[in-house]
Amino acid sequence: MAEGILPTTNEISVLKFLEDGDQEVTQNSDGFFIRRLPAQLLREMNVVDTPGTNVILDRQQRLTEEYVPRADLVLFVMSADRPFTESEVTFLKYIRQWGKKVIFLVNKVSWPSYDPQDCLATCMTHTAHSIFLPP
Ligand SMILES: Nc1nc2c(ncn2[C@@H]2O[C@H](COP(=O)(O)OP(=O)(O)OP(=O)(O)O)[C@@H](O)[C@H]2O)c(=O)[nH]1
Ligand SMILES: [Mg+2]
Repeated sequence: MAEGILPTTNEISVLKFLEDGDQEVTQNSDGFFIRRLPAQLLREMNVVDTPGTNVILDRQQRLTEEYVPRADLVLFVMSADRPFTESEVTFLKYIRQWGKKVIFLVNKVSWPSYDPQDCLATCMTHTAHSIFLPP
């Protein structure tokens, strides 16, 4: 998948299993990219990559929101140096309304600005609870 410092993912990509070959990419009638890969995991499930929530463009925000009701499980990737931005919290509350299960993934722990002494895991768990299990 393409990656970059600026918002990179503009479209939804559905990763599916490919029996033979390296990779195949097609686009369906919804405009989603269907990327077929020979990864065993994809025999069991489809993995869907959506645009981020920190995007300015309304269209990308809408694409991601519209996909939520179709997801069985949401993998929510957040940056260790800036977890739970305002737009992320807003989006998580939206996911909660749909009653979806969420797994939080934290990346960029290798970045110099991230201090491993921070209470990251504890603080994140606390914040996640306050969003999903309000008193
Ligand atoms: N050091 C470090 N850099 C990372 C890590 N994960 C992502 N990056 C970098 O962070 C930038 C953003 O990564 P992307 O994969 O484009 O992030 P994304 O969440 O898909 O972002 P959008 O597609 O724009 O929504 C890229 O320059 C990556 O190389 C990590 O764990 N460590
Ligand atoms: Mg991306």
